[in-house]
Amino acid sequence: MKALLTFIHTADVHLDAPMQALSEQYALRQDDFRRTMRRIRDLVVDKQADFWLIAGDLLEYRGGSRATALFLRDLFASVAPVPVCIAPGNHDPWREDSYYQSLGWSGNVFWFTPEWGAFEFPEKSCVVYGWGFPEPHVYESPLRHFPGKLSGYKHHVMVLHAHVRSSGGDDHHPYAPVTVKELVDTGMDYVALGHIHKPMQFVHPLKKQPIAAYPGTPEALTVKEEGERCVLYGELDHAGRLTLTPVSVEQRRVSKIEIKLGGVETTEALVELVEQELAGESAENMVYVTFSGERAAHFTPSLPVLQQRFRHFFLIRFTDQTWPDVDEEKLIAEGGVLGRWLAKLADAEAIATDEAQRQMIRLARREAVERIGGSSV
Ligand SMILES: [Mn+2]
Repeated sequence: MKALLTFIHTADVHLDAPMQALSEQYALRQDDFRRTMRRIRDLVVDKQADFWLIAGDLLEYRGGSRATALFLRDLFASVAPVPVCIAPGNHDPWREDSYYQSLGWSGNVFWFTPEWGAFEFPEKSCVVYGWGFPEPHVYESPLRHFPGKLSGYKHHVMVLHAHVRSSGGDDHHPYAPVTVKELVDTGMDYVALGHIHKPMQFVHPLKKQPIAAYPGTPEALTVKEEGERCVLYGELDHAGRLTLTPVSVEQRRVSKIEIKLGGVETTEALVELVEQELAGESAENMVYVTFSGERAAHFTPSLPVLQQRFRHFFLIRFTDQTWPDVDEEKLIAEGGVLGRWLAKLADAEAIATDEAQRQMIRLARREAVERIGGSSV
C-alpha cells in the first residue's frame, strides 16, 4: 500500500561550484553532479513521490551557468506534475538577476522567497511552507517571522536552508540560525533542511521521530565528504508516523586510506603494498592515500612514481606522513648536537605534567627525528 504522503528530499548539490583541487577533471566532475541530479530525478519518478523537496544551495548564484540552469529547468519539467519545492540558500539567494527569477520555469516548480510562502495541495491535504535567503548572510532566525500553519490540512511540511545551532551560547551565526525547539514549535510533520553537508537528523522530543533532517551532499564537494552520499526518501503515514530512508545517489566516492609503511624498503614493495590495499577500490573513486608510521630511514617513497603507477583511478593523491626509523638511543648515546637535542626532549617528556604538553613534546621529537633522518641518509 502506498503511504499517504511521500517525498524525496535533497540539498546542497552546489552545481557549478568552483573546485580548486580539480583542474583537468573539473568538467568531468560537473558532469557527475548533473548525472546525480538525473539519478535523483529518476528516484522521484520510480518512487512515485508526491513531492521533490530541495533545501537550497542548488545552483551557485556566483558562477552558475545558464547551461546548467537550462538543464535544471528541463529536468524539473520532466517530473511534472510532481511539485518541485525549492528554498534558496546562502549560495543561491533569491536575487533578481538569478536564473531562479530570470528563466521561465514549468508550472510544477515552486520557489520560496525571503517572504514566507505556503503552497497548498488540497488533493494531498498538504501544505508545503518555505523561506529563501535574500542574500548570502542572514543572522536572524527566519522562523521568528513564520506566520504559522494553515488550517484545514492534514499534513504540513517545510523546506528551509538554515543552520541548526545547539541551544545556548553560540549566538553569531551568519546562515539563518535556528534551534531544534523553533523547528518543533512550527508544528510541522517534517522540516526538509539544507546547509550542513553531513547527514544529520533531529528527533522530535515527544513524537520520538525525526522532526527535521539534513540529507547531506548527494555528491562529494570536498575531500571531507567521504563514502556514500544520499538523498532522503520520506514516507508519512495516516497516523503521522514519519520514516526517512537514505538512498545513495553519488557517481563517485571519496575514499581515504591510511597505509603503514612498516618494513617497506623498495619502490617495488611499496607498489605491491598499495596494490593490495586498493584491491577493493573502484577505479571510478577519488582516492586519498596517506602513508603513516615509521619507515626505513634510507627509503623515501617517490610520490610521482606512485601517481604514475596508479593513474587508472579517476583521481588519486598520495601524502607521506611517515618518519624515518632512526635509532634514537644510539644517537643519544653518541652525544653530538642531535643526540643532545633528543636527550633534552626525552627529559622534558619525562617531567611533563599533562597530556597536552606530552603530545607537544612528542610532536617536536618526531620533527627532530624527521630532520635527522633527512640529513643522515
Ligand atoms: Mn549553505
